[in-house]
Amino acid sequence: MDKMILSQMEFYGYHGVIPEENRLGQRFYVDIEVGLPLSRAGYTDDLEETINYAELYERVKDIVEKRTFKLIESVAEHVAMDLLKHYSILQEVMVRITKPHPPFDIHFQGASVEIRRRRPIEVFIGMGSNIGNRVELLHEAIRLLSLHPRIEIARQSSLYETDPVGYKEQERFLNMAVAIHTDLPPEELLFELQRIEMQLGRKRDIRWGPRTIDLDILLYSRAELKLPLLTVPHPRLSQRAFVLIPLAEIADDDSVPGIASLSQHIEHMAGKDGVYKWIS
Ligand code: GSY
Repeated sequence: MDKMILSQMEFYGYHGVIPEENRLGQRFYVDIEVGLPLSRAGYTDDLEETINYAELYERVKDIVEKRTFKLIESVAEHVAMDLLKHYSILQEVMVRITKPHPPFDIHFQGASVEIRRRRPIEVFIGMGSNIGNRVELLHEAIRLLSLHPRIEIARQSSLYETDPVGYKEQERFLNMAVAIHTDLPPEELLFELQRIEMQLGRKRDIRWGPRTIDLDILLYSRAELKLPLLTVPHPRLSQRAFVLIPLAEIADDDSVPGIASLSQHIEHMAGKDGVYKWIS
């Protein structure tokens, strides 16, 4: 990702947990790196194709100098949030806030925090359960996901009861799909899903065997990823009616890379007969 960097901006702000800091103020240094595509601006030499860094500077200055926070963490978070919200071209932001002279009788080069934030993107999660109280387990998985500070539940499909695929000697599954908004990188999201699976009693015994809960990343925006622990879109997505039918309820028709129209693809799928809308 291309970057624009503003280094060692010097501001006078009123942030701190000690009342004198809020009253008297002190110097702050701010560094930011914003990730955005810069090639169009590079080819066209047109300011409209990028961000005006003087304007960027003024936005950061406004937050650091006109607002008051106790923590430099909060200053950083508000700067990052403001920039991502204001500039739709920005994909990610790094903000470093340094307080060079904290009011303590100790000698060091100052205290800093550095945060990185990305624009939340839409991710689709496939869910399935065929052991225990399946409805409760699916709802509990969604509740646990929603508790994560960097995950927001955007939409949920209906529940579907589905014939088992792969290993057939097991109970029917309940399947559904959920759209979330998150800025978690794919592998961190995978880790969170595995944590929730474990919390809900998932054991990895038989491959394709029964499970209390299964949480899969189906789509990570429109990205095609081949990471050591994760392939997205999910490798068997196009063959699994129990995944695609719930997904089609909450995703755009052209949201799966490699499938021009989800509805037409499902129309021609063999396995769609084993997927029944669940009426509780
Ligand atoms: O990949 C998810 C686990 N799983 C399922 C499932 O969720 N539903 C159906 N119908 N069959 C399945 N086979 C496996 S493995």
